[in-house]
Amino acid sequence: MKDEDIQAIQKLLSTPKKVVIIPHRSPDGDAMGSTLGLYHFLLKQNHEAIVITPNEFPDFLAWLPASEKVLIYEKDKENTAKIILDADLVFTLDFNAFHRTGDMEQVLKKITAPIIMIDHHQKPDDYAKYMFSDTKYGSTCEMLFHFIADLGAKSLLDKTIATCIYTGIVTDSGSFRFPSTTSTTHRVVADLIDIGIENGAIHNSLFDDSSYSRLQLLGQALQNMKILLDKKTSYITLSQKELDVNNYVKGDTEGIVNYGLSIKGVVFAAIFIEHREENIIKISFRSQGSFDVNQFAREHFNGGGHINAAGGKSHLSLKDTVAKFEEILAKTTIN
Ligand SMILES: [Mn+2]
Repeated sequence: MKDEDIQAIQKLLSTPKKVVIIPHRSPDGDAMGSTLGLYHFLLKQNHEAIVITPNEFPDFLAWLPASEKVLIYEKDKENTAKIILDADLVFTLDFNAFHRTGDMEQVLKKITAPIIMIDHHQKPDDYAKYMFSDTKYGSTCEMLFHFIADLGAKSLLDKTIATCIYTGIVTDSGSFRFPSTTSTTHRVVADLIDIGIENGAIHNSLFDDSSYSRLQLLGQALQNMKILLDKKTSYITLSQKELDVNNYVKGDTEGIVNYGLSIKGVVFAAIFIEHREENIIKISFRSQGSFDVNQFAREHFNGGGHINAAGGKSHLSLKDTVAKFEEILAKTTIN
């Protein structure tokens, strides 16, 4: 972040403010970790902070400290909109375009208070007064750590804040295995461990707290997996019916797409999940190496993200979406 921006933000934060912190819709570990990490950081400085998510966050993140204090826009639009528009300062974390909040976009467009963006996705929109936007970081949580350090406030980091930050780093890096994981990432984590986080326990809360029905759903997903070895590609489908039979709750499909990449010879993996209520197929893409799934998602499936992890959507049926995917794949070179 630019020095003059840091100085301006230091000045803004030098007196107590009403601060609203917003992640993207369907927030993941990085979105929840960064917003709650910042929330605890601001409380320590006597600000009145509040996290407002566009819709519900997944159960597997409900153990995060103060997640019970999070307000959900979709559940109380009138009240949360009022709080947002009444804020002295707004942070948007882990996204860079208002439409990533869904409906909430209408409210965000009306904000007159200064907005601070911290985000690691490509092509940021131009809505923030202060921007810390850099795609070289593997997570917004890692950026939040540097942001706090740049503010000269590293001494305020405590176990609670560090736990939130670690959550985003570990989830967005696929437990430190994605290429965006740098030596700096590990240095940041070393600091977090020195602060006292229980990294093993966090890992367990995130990944080893599965319900039986989630594992059943995973089993179904793996059964459905198709391999196109000549295209070094695998994909998974899950229909609404399969979700229903396995008592799907939000968050249950998190990470399933990565199983496709674990197959020898596969460098491109996709998952197509039917959401009948919204009349939409939600898609996640993952890749290893140089195949750019951000570009692929932008070009063909109304989405985007990063080189090795992106999302998209389709309004066709599940069957037609998969047919479209296979057609595009036939014309795509994957190395
Ligand atoms: Mn992220």
